Amino acid sequence: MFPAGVTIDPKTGAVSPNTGTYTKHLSELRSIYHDGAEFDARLARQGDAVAYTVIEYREPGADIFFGTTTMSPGRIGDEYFMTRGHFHERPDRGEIYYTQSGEGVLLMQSRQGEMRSVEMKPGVCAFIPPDWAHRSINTGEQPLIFVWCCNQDAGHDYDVIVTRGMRQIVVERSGAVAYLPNPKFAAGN
Ligand code: M6P
Ligand code: ZN
Repeated sequence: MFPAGVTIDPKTGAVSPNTGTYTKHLSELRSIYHDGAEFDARLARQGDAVAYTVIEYREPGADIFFGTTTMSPGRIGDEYFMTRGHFHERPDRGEIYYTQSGEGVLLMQSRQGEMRSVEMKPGVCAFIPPDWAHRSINTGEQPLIFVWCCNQDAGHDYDVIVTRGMRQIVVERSGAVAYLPNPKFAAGN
């Protein structure tokens, strides 16, 4: 294994060289939004769209890896575009998100259900503690682009968030960002 300098374009999220990329379309994300009727209406009206793209740089056998996420701006009804959100499989693995361009919110939820958020804007590097679920939300009108870095063995656990949702939703109210209780949040273990 050898050191490397990897170029990251803060305006496009391009990572060069990179070792993998994937794209999530809106049509794959229906269950995460609180208003299913608005979701269906938007897709019928405007068609499918890229919600976000993830590009990674990974050295097999290394402890950490990093990459970018580039999130499109937009809303489903009043709810801003967002990532699926996840806990890490390993409860002792955190992450950082360093915003490159755009503006948004990093919404986090502890195992005990406590909520916190950190503003995402250029210059802010967010610390995600181990065992806090995290979801990024593009509240601006431009792409939200950030660099993330975590342990390769952290793993993604999507089940809890997909099944129960997060406790809060982030919506637009009179031109401002508002945090509301999630009407779809299912209490339980
Ligand atoms: C960030 C990182 C990635 C994650 C991506 C998309 O870039 O945390 O590990 O995969 O966001 O988020 P999600 O996996 O929740 O859809
Ligand atoms: Zn993560």
